[in-house]
Amino acid sequence: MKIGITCYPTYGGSGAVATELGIALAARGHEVHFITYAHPFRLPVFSPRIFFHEVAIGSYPLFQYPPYDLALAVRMHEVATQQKLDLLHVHYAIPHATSAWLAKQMLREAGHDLPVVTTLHGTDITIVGQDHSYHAITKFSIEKSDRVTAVSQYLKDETVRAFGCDNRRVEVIPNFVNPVVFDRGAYDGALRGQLGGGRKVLMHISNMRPVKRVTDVVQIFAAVRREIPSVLVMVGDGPDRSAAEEEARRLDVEGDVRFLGKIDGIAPLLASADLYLLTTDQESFGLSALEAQSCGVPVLGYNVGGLPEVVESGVTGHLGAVGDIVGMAGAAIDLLGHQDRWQAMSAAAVRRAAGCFATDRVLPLYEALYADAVQ
Ligand code: GMT
Repeated sequence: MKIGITCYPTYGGSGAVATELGIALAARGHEVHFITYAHPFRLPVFSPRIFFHEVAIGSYPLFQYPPYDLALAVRMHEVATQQKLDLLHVHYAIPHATSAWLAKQMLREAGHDLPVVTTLHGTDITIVGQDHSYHAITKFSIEKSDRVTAVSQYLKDETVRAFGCDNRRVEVIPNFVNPVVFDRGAYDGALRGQLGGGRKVLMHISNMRPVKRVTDVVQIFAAVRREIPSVLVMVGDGPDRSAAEEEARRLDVEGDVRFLGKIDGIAPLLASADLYLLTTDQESFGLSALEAQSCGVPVLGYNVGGLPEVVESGVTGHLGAVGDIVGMAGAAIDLLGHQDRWQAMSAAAVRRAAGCFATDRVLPLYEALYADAVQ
């Protein structure tokens, strides 16, 4: 099939999933056209059967906010027409599902019926979409999509609850991971030495938005470090990075906390970690937690949102109450202090990731959805 994909190209889960999906679809023989304002951060420089169409945003002195959603709709229409797309798959409802609906109407005028699939990822439903400015158009655009998926049962339930969408209209297709890429054994331990110098390596990866509670990560690390020789590696960047850096200084641990900034190839880093921390208080899935588990890294997170669908508390990691720094640190110390327990949890994490979340298990779900939508 010829599939158009729209997503945010920036450092975050929904763009990562959309890009990995496009790469996997192309590897299975489909032709993939990315339509967005910049080259997606996880998209390699060149891949056969993958094409990138940049959205040019026209500006005019009258515009305080150039209408990206309209420019996107025009580019979607243009690419669908020129490339004869069979389907358009948009990731993150705002504004992508609305732009797709506009493009669909324009194409319909020319007799081209373009099925639109919308995948809901998280904050489009749990935060942004519930803002009064966006709620009605988010509900409208979801309900106008030919097919709708959510990355977790939690997010499906939240979509039905917050938007009154028909329960039957939302299909759960989880995020996925390539166990060949996110494989601890594929990378030698060289990075471990460089990062931890023989100490345990705790890691966090995110766009460091307030929902991630990155200062909790630093506080948990500071408590762990008092008992276990360890370092904390913070990957990514965002509005709360400076707060996390300040927290590290306040707790006098800045010498053992390394902020690496945005890094695309995170698999070798994850393969060098002993514990992955994800302290979001509204995580719809937790792609980074899945990728960590695939690399044999137990996950320490909060028992909220869709994370319990990814991490099996007590088996592949530990899920605690939001803000329970002491409890979280205690679980981390107990795990890192007992190699046999860590080994068992690490092996269970790999099995869980490679089981129901492997690319080869999830891709056919999207392909079946596409085939049904085209029908
Ligand atoms: O986690 C982020 O802040 C990025 C966010 C996004 O909107 O790109 O990620 C969301 O989508 C990911 C991929 O489906 C999910 O794994 C994340 O759980 C979800 N983030 C939240 O719900 C906070």
